[in-house]
Amino acid sequence: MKMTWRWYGEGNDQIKLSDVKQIPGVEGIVWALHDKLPGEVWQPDEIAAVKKQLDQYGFNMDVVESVNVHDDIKIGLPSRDGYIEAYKQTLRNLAPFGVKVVTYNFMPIFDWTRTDLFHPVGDGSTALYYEKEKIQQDYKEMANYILENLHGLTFPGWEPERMAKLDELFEKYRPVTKEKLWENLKYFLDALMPTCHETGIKMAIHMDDPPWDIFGIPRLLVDKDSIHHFLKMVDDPYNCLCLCSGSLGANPKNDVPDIIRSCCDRIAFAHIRNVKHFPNGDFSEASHRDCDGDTGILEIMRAYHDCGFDGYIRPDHGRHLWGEGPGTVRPGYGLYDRALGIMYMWGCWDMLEREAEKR
Ligand SMILES: [Mn+2]
Repeated sequence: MKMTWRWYGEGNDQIKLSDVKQIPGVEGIVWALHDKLPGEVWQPDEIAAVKKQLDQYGFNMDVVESVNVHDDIKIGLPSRDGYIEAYKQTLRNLAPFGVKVVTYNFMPIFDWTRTDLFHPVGDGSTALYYEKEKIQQDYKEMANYILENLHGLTFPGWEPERMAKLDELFEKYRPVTKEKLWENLKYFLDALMPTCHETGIKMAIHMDDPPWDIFGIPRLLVDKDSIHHFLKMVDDPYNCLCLCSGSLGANPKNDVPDIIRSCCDRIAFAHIRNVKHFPNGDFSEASHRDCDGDTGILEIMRAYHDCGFDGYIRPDHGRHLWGEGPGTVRPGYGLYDRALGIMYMWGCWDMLEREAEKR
């Protein structure tokens, strides 16, 4: 496995690359041009500027997360063809810089959804939290609740300007049934695959988070069956997964290690995250240590090892520790807990390697 670290870019992330360099075994930075709007072409000079920053520390830029997909593609409007052409051009511009994997998601309207970004874990740290009661029928009530709990931070997908247009967005997505959304995803990928072969870039779709429909909006990649439907729908080695253990793990019925074993050859990128469930349907993000949550981190690492996984991997969200909090940290993306997560992953992996050598 190739260890990576998500970083939001110079001036856009409180964490310094010189600090990331001190975490054992990190080879690459998972990056993006965060000021680009969906549909805009990423230009070579902009990509080169990031490469220059990463080169100073010897990090590769093999994985991009994300090149966002324009709403018109998800809705299936006639204007989608122009946005797909722009997406292809971005792939062509990324390839000469060594990019191998592009992550994206196909979630309508809301990106990952939580109700509190700094929820006390009980040991003095805080973590992202999902309160089921708050995500019911009225999306406006929920949006207001979330905006009040952002602690003055902006959060991708939850920008106040975007929230103001929620009614408009819901209206646009009204004709998009789950079947239609699958069709639109297939249309997008069928169009991209030749460019993926030409550039050597794998497309890696992120799981939907949480893995169930919210506010009547369909969600596609939620469990083993839907993942296999997706892989068969566009049966191409460049049509891959960004398998997020935390997103899938939010549903206790998902057996994440089993899912990994069933499709490991199509996992280009692995997100490792632990989730703790509560009986009322709430969940909290947890430390990577297996017993701190219910996702089964040990068996997940074993599944990847048994499959000979040599793709990219990263700790997903972490808790906020040791003075990290509103204003000093990007929710879920602090320095310390993700670094601890990496060491836990290496601990599992090194032990599995040692055991395999003995056999
Ligand atoms: Mn993830």
